[in-house]
Amino acid sequence: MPFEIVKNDITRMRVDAIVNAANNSLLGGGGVDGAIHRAAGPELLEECRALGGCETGEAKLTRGYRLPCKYVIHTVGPIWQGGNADEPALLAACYRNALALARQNGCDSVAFPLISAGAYGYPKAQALQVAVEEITRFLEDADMMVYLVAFTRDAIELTGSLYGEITAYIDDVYVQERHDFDREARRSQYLRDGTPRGVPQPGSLFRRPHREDNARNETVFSEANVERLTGMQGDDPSEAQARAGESFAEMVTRKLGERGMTDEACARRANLDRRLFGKIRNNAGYRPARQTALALALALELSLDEAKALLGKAGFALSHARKTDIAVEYCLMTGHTDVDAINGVLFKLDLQQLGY
Ligand code: AR6
Repeated sequence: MPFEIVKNDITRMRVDAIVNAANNSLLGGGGVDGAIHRAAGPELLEECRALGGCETGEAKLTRGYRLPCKYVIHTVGPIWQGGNADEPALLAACYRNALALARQNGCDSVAFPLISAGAYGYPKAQALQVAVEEITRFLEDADMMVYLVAFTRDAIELTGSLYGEITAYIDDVYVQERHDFDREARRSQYLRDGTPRGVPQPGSLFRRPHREDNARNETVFSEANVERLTGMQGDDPSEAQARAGESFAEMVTRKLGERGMTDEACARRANLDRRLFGKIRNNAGYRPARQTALALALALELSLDEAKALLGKAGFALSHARKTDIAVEYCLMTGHTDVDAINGVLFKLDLQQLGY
């Protein structure tokens, strides 16, 4: 089941349960704890008083009172002491115990803050790594929507070089396209009426780019050129023909078989609801959303050409006018297939994440 990093105030999340980064007393405090108590009202503190505190790494559940969620799950993260006081294991236990409690109470959706990453001083990038590891492990066999809520984009710090690599590639490809776009528009206007661009023309302000201008950036993948894209025009033309006529769902099913990947494993890798695979298996004409198709291309570890062919079958093309597409193109070219990590980068860039 899916996982999403969202920018929000956790007290506004309309989910079954939100998680509170509390302290051992469970009697309120600053940060997210203070915000949750303020929004829930005094009844929350009353119920907390009866709980007798909470050990670090453990979790306890109360009602949500005036919050838009049914429950608050209170957990206590470790105070960062340099990393040698069992902090990673204790932080992992917070996520594990809170998720177990959410499952026991029938929750379909739960929202976490980045536990310990505020007043308790846990380095943000490492706190995120523990959170993602535990959440994704839990989601391997659970049907729940899990949100990690960050107050600001800066609250999310990523490890590794993927963010830098993707932003550099976006800068290269996207800027160049924009530049060409502009130059071409100038040229065509000059050719059309001899007016140099830069002098606003009546009615020209805020005019949307012409549809064809956008389409220009898309490569069209008709079934006729799927063969070329998949490089399958070689030995067995009948097989290549059969594959060119294959639907999106049929190609996904074939690739799952070739990879020896179960539906469940693919769902987790693609950050998709497992139930979606029922639709893919039972409906050859299944049409995915764009973010679903992109996530599947990555999860199935397709080559760039295979991915383009798959997307073409759903009526999509990778476009250099879309930053998410450019990010996915980079990942396909370089073999980065970790959708959760890619989604971290997309979150930082304020772009729509993959899967769901
Ligand atoms: N929504 C989402 N995230 C938030 C919100 C909010 N409303 N408010 C803060 N954050 P912290 P901790 C983020 O300090 O480090 C309390 O006093 C914040 O930016 O709330 O586990 C308790 O009583 C940070 O990324 O929790 C404890 O004494 C993350 O939530 C102590 O703080 C956690 O920051 C717990 O410290």
